[in-house]
Amino acid sequence: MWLNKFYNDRNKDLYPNPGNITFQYGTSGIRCKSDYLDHVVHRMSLLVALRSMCLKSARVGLMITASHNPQDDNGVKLIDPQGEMLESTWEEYATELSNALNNDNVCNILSKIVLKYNIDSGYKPKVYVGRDTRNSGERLLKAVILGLKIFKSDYEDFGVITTPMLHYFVRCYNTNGLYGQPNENSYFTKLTNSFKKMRKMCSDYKNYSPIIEFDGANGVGALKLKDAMKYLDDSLIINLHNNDVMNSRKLNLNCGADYVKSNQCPPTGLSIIPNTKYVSVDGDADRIIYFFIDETNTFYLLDGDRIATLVAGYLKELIMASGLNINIGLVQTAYSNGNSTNYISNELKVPVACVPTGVKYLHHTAKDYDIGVYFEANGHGTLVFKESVGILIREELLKQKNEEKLLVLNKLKWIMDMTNETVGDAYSDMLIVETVLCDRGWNLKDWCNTYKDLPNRLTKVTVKDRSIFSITNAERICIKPLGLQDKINLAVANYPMARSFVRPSGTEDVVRIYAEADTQANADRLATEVASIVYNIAGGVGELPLL
Ligand code: 16G
Ligand code: MG
Repeated sequence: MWLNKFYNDRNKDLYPNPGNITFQYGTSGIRCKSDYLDHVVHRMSLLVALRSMCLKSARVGLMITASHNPQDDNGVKLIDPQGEMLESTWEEYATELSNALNNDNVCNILSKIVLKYNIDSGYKPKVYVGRDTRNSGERLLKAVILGLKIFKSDYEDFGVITTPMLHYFVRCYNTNGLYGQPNENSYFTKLTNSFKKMRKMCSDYKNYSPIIEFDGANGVGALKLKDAMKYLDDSLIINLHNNDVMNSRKLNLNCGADYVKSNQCPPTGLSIIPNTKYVSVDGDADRIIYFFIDETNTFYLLDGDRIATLVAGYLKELIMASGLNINIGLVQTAYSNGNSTNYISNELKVPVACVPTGVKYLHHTAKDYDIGVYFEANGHGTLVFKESVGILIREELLKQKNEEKLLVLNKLKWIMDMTNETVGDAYSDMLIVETVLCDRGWNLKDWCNTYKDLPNRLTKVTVKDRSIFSITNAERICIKPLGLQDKINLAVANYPMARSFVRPSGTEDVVRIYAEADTQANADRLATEVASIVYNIAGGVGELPLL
């Protein structure tokens, strides 16, 4: 078969599998200590090339990143032609290839794929590549490029960029420029220009302030924000912190969106002043969260749930004012705060769906709506617009004579144009949030006052084998180990307004426990109880977490 022709060019296994780790292409690709990844990324470049050929030379992407993980980790994520996550059937090949013991096995797996999809050797693979600021990125990139060359791929290396930028570029290429051009200038121009246009319409800022203290997690988000600032002019005043990308030891260290969300406290590396607006992004800039402290030094987090409610409420008003027949829906996961869900259903009256953790599930369900808003509580999310919505708004803009309606339609169009619809994007999300806050004349306190979060606690337990867990109903019910859910239900029944669920992590060797209740003390107690239930029933290892 034609595959052999390519393989004959190679006389030895350039990147052998040391065989000491089992890999899994999980919710966000493959991640682990960077030292073990050379053969993995090399093989992923072979797979992504086949993926492109299978899709008749559609452009696909390969991103080298481990997001918010420590700096000595790294990882790889593959991107499908519309800028979305790799299709799940191909995730299995990615897992198989990473674990293949030797080159013969790799060839067999690749041959199997070629035969299954009847992949024609006439299609030239087209691949975009990017990486975050990690030191190991450059070494891993070499392994990727060697793999791409084996299949004589047409590839472009974008160097150090954010994950969402690479997703965007892939989509741009495959839509022949309709979505934008696959370069940084087009990306910043498209997103930022719509932001600036909308900002010009805002005459009275009221409580809103355009000043942002930005925590860049010492990663690529900080680096790219510097570029973005050239496009923003003075429409936002951004003070950049945690932007030391030269010292890679500092990446995500006690800073960034994941640190702030998980620890529910401000990051280090910047002074925290009451009633000031702070933004944190993660190590590859696909997540964003806001926070502030008040006069009494109380910490307030405005996470993905808050962003989703802010944006969905605003868009719903615009849709109603436009008079257009457009439906809007919101997608969350079980980690979303119970009161955010109540607020969405009861106050905003926007339909809300709950899906399993992982952006691909949220993204997929969001596409059921004309306008889908999806966010994980951790700050990863975006908006997706059906193509017909864009067409409808543009047509209406041409017909409409009424000034007020024209403005509403333009606002919808501008929001659409400042969105990176392919995946969660910290920069795009920040522009959208700032737009809504400005139009509403709100500071973070006003935003926070829309509803009150239920006190909650996230904890984790290490067990002998987390694969014994089986969960259902968007991860809210645990069916295995048997009897575990009944015990959780009994514990939950002892606390007012309580909810708790457990699920095996897709990225760490732990079982995660989430609990919420009427008070922080009760949420903490419930989390501790459920942790000990898991520990006892599912073979806990090491210390039982005590809060
Ligand atoms: C990955 C997912 C993120 C999810 C997290 C859960 C993507 C791009 N990223 O980072 O959405 O929240 O995993 O981690 O899908 P866990 O399984 O360890 O709880
Ligand atoms: Mg990330």
